[in-house]
Amino acid sequence: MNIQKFRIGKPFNTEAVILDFPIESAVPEYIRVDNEEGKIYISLPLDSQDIIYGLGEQMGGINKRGRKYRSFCSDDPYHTEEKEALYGAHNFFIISGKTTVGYFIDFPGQIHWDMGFMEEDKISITIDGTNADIYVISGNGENEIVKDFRTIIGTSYMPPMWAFGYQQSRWSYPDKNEINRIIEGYEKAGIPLDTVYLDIDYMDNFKDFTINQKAFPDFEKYVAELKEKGIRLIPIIDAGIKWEKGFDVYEEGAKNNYFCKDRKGNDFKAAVWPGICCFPDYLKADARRWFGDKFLTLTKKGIQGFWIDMNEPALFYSKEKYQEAVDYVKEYSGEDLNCWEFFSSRDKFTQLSNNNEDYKNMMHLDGTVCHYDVHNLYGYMMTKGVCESLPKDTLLFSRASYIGSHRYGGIWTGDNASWWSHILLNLRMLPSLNMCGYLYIGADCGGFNNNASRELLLRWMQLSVFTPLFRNHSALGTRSQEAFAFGNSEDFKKVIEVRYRLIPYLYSLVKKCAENNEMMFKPLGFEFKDKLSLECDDQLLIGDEIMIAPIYQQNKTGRTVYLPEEMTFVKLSGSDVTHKETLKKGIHYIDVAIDEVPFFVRKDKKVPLCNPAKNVDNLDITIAEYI
Ligand code: MIG
Repeated sequence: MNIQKFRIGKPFNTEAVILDFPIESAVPEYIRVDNEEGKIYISLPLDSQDIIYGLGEQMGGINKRGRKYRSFCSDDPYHTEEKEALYGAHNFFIISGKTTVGYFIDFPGQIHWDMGFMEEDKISITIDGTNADIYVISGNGENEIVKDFRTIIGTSYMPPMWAFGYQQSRWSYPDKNEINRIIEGYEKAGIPLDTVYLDIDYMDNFKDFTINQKAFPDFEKYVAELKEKGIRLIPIIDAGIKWEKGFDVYEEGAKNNYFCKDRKGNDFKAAVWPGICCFPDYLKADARRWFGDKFLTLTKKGIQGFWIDMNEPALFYSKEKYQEAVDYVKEYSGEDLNCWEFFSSRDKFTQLSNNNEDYKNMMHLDGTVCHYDVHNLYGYMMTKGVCESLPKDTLLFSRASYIGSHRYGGIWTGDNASWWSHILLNLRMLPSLNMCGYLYIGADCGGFNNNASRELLLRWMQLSVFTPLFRNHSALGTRSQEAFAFGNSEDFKKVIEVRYRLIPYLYSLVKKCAENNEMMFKPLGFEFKDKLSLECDDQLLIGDEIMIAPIYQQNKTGRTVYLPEEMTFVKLSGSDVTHKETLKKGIHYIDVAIDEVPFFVRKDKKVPLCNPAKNVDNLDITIAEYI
């Protein structure tokens, strides 16, 4: 491995890198520390041909060049094109060109990335702090650089095999009756199903580790009944704990100093779903252990998987800031406001959520570390704590993340929308997330916000069939999005069955990628260096065997595909192989019916398929045929 480590100041130990490295004696001249401003500036030249890969969970293309980004874990439910920060902070990128070099900035606070935006031929990075470790990885090409990086950040989390089954979620299925209705819907339609999700309404007033008794009279028995059918319930757990006298989880946390403090030394408080909450200090080992062990109350009831949410952390408002806003508008009560007065009054309220002043008032490690400076570690350390308490082989994935959390769980990519452009966004994020160690990944299939059409959901599934996490999830108030909810469910059955046929292949591939620090999804440019491969932004390689080119546009029955080498074009539908044809290197137009899953098998490769089943517990992973 050819890795240099540069240290500036006294960085906070993020535990992202698990190997020890000698620190270089001098920092290169492209790194400039400005102690007065409290910032580090990094400036790197870009050749006209250079491609930038990486940055994990971000908007934009596979090539990250020509845009600005920000590392600051953000609860942003509208992933529109201009957004610069989503839920993860993944500070690793590769400049690929005449020379190819990887960079990892290990810094837990905010970073601004200008990747050739203001100036086309320059990367300008601004780190909001003066303490950071910077790793420069000079391997032989992108694959080797990723492998070296993945080696130093440690082995990726691997979920149980049933987590590769098809999963159904919604905000919310609030009680047993509704869950039974969903399962029956799938059974009647003969569509496979492995899990059903419990969103926040299964709890008692959104209080973590409680269960609404009316909605689930005998939870443990119900969990067992479903397990009998091969179906697992996956509850959500949120980051904050309701501030409520007498609520045992709150009382224990308060008594033992497990919560983050404010600047005055009281427990820091802000509102999320349960109302005013306290926030476990996941940066403290004892608080982490305590919170993680709470999950055992649910695993003891038979629960085998969790998704953890709101851990950026998302804050709706703090009482202090809310009061400020009220006082501010009171001044104008009864007045004729000019437009600026109106906008500023309005903004006082719209800016209450996830406000930096609140993050700056939140303190970790007994008041010694300001949350704002280590913001990106919160979801990561929560994931770590939970994983370390859970029995092996528990499914776990988080919304917020920082490099390092890939060792403890997977991630989903948060609140996307039922927009066609988000199928493509989903595809483009996959390789960047793999680069940063995340293997168990997926987007809300069909889109979270807004209403999905039948066509959109089916086309989206034709991509999600290949993502390790294949979960249909949608928001409160949106139309029903289950595979049986659109009339004629035969098409859905056929597409989802293909997923089950691929499970032995997908599971083995993810396991192999975890063991060897490799990527499951690769940009074409990682393997082929011709111009069309390097610029390809809507196709991916999977392992060494497959290339995918899903349809992501409305009213299309086909698309153009570029083949960088000879491949076999395959379409599967249910148990059938509906098409198999060898295609030459070059550009082709392919037709894909709404009930087919298209992919390409690479030259001299074979993909194993088993027979479909109603869920993974009933899956016979014996190979039925090779395609
Ligand atoms: O503020 O629990 O991303 O998947 O359904 C919204 C309700 C809170 C955000 C998650 C989403 C989940 C929703 N949560």
